[in-house]
Amino acid sequence: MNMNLKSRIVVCGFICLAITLGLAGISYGNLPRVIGDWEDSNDGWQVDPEALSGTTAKVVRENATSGNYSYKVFANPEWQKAVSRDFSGDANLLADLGRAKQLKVDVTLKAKEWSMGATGWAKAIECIIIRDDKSDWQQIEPATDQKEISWDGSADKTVTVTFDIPPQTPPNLTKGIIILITNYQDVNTAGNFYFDNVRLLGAAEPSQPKEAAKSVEPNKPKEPNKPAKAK
Ligand SMILES: [Ca+2]
Repeated sequence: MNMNLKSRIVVCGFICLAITLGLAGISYGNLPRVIGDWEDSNDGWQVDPEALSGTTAKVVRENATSGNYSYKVFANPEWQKAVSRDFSGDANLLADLGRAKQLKVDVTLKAKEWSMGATGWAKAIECIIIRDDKSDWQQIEPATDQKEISWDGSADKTVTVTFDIPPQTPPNLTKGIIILITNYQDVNTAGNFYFDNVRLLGAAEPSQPKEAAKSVEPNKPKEPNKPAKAK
């Protein structure tokens, strides 16, 4: 074979491989993906531009559920757009948002910061809002039971809250914003919300063991006088 032709074929081969790898990098998402860990950086999160005055957010080295840092957020009473992250223009993050099936967020509340009073109540989180090419306003309620989300302020609480994300169309998003919504009412003194380990997930995770046990054997009678199993 002509050496010139041979070297051209080799060069073409490399170019084709490079294009294929490049397309692979663009085409495939990277789930699960942590989009809020706040390890020495705000990870692109901010007080939502539409939040009421008095809303604050900062990275702190306390109450982390992943790494050492969390996002300490103070918001006004009642339903509030507190903090948000705008993905617009980030093709990789938009691809992940387009494919994500769930969003999970860890929230910690500290009893020493709050005084609930007689009728006050708080939730670890109220809901999330997704704004993207599909809709400017998708309010998504937690899939987690409200009993796990609500808080009476009597003891510190850390809870992982799950949101099921509806299919986002069109698949190639150009705009994407996630807003965390807080809610508390009638408290004497309000404290902070500590968010951490906000992550997008693909296929749903398996049920928790206790939920699986409930659904598999809902009416199983107790077995009286069963001898203790050897350990
Ligand atoms: Ca963290």
